[in-house]
Amino acid sequence: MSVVTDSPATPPLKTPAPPSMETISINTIRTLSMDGVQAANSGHPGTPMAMAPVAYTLWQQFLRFDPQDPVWPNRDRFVLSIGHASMLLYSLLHLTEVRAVSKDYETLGEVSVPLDAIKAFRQLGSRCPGHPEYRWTSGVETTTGPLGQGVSTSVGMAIGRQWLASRYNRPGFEELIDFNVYALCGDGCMMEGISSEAASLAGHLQLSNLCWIYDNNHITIEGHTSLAFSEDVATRFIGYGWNVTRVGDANDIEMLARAFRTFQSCKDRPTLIIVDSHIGYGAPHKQDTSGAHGEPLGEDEVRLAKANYGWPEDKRFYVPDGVYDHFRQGIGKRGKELRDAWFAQIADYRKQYPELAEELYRMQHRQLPEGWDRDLPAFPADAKGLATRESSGKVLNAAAKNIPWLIGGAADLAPSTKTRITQEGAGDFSAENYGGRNFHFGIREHAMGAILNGLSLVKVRPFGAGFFIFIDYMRGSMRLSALMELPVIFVFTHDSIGVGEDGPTHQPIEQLAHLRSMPGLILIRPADANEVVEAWKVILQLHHAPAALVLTRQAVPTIDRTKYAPAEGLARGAYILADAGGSPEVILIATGSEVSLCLEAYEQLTREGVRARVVSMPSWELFDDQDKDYRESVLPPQVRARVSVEMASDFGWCKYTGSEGRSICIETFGASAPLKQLMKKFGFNVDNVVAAAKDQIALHKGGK
Ligand SMILES: Cc1ncc(C[n+]2csc(CCOP(=O)(O)OP(=O)(O)O)c2C)c(N)n1
Ligand SMILES: [Mg+2]
Repeated sequence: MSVVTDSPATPPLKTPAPPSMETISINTIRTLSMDGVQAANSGHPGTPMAMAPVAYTLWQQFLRFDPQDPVWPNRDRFVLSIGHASMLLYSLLHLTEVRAVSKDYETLGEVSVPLDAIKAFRQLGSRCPGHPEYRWTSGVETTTGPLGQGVSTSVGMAIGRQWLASRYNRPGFEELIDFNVYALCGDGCMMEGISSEAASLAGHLQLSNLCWIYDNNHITIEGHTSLAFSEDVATRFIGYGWNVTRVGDANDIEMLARAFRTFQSCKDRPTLIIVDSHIGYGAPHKQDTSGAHGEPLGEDEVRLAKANYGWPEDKRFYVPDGVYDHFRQGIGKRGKELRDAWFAQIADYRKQYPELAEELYRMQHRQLPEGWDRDLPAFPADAKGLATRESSGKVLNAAAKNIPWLIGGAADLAPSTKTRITQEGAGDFSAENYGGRNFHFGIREHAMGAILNGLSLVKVRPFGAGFFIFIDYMRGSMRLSALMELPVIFVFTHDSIGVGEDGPTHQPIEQLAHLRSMPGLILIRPADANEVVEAWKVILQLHHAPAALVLTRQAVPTIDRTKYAPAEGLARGAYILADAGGSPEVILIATGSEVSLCLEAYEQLTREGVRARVVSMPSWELFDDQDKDYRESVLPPQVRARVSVEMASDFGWCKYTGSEGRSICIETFGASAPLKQLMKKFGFNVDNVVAAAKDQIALHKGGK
């Protein structure tokens, strides 16, 4: 059959439609990420290439974020839980021209991530380090890299938002605090236990302001996820009480937008958007393989991928005309309008609710209210005394009375950790009462740590409590508190073999050494109730450091401060508590419950005519921070007869006792028995301390 047609023999060439600004912008994110990784010759290109459309859609169409003011309090939070895909975030921060913010919250003019920083990805001093670091790169909402931490932190941010909204949104200002929290995660985040803990709690608390986006690419480092992961994630999250939706193709902007709208309209539960994507999208030999995960694509593959995108193959770090402007017109314009409107609103709010506005201001600047310490107690001397967890509970409550945004809870141990805020109206935080100040984290230490970080990142003052032994379950998130310099307060009780019958599984031995070796974290193990007061004073005034308050389960005497030095010495980390006068023959150094034991030994030594000194050393970190003169006044270098007494590993003590000093310590895992028997077994009694002191004197007198 012949077809008669009046068209010319050769149809006119159709010019293909030019790519939209949308496509060009997405491909700019992709190529910047590829080029950054290639230049560094290290990093993860594949996921930024795949997730660029997802990040683009969220930022350009939905995120309420003003690049000109990336610390505006009511901004939506974006958490890149897949920290290895850091180039995705750096590309976004660069293209949206996010401004750098100084540490004192003053917005500066320059951009946070200039192109040169991307070119120097992973190099010393670059604003684009291997994984995103909070406080180092403005616009990075939390440090990520250890998988699972980001998503779990996002739960803390979402909880913080609900608490803030409950306290500060008032008639006429119902949406003063209404930000959403988005977290982008991958297979690794889904596999890590911490995210299950956090997701479980988020579902229970019905955090409808929380949206996790799961990059379901079926690839991790070792290959296909079928190697180790076959659960039905959607069903799992439905089981947690989440709203679960799917986008079958990461390049489908319309479906992505629909999914984000679904999230926004869901008012009674968190949302998980499962997005199917192709890691290394567009790279002909590496797409869908783990080869696109942890190494540069290689020059040739970069060129081929660029060709696939219709990109000039040889251009590197290329930002086509119009891309910056495109983002300015999208997220930039929307963000600025929202931000300006919010500040206008807060000005009215300040007129109507001056006290609440002042609270918000102080909180955002990590300041305390006037008179925050006016109700702190003082404890009279008492030989029987009380457990430091008990005195801590009293101090916490006295502080909480005057610091409304001091909020927190325990991992199901509040009756033991004594961390409940008991004042009337403090309430319990729950799906029904987002204004409660007592949190129930459940038996989820690791997620609790991350949630505390999230709470701190939205600037409330959080504390979290548990048994000291279980820091082993939360060190991953504690390390991030320290790395991010967040003033999170960790309260740990049951701090030694003093727990008695519970035995070795519950007796901390190496935990003190663990935490003391963590840079930036301040550990305080107070000796008695008045040191507890001083410890809380120090901790509450911290701006940029987490603290671990380590407390006893068992009663310790309240030291007679008319006889011995005042507890204020705690602020300097270590202080002379008792001194025979003149140059001491021996120094006894102790922390926590062992300080009273040293005082008893001191009294006996004094009776025997030995000039001893007792140094209470609740915090190594605070002491190490003192000037040399002070340190040497407490521990004079010429006095080499030294005994440290601590019911834990001696690891690190030689720093203070010297290589020929003596540590009365525990080198095993402890044992299950009543405390008295344990003290005897492990040598924590006056006779043993006195004997060790005399041995030391003899040793050093001998000129050894
Ligand atoms: C807690 C933790 N364990 C291990 C790693 C090392 N690691 C980095 S990325 C990665 C694989 C992650 O796979 P996935 O989340 O699916 O990311 P994708 O490769 O798809 O981008 C691993 C094991 C890590 N960063 N954190
Ligand atoms: Mg994956």
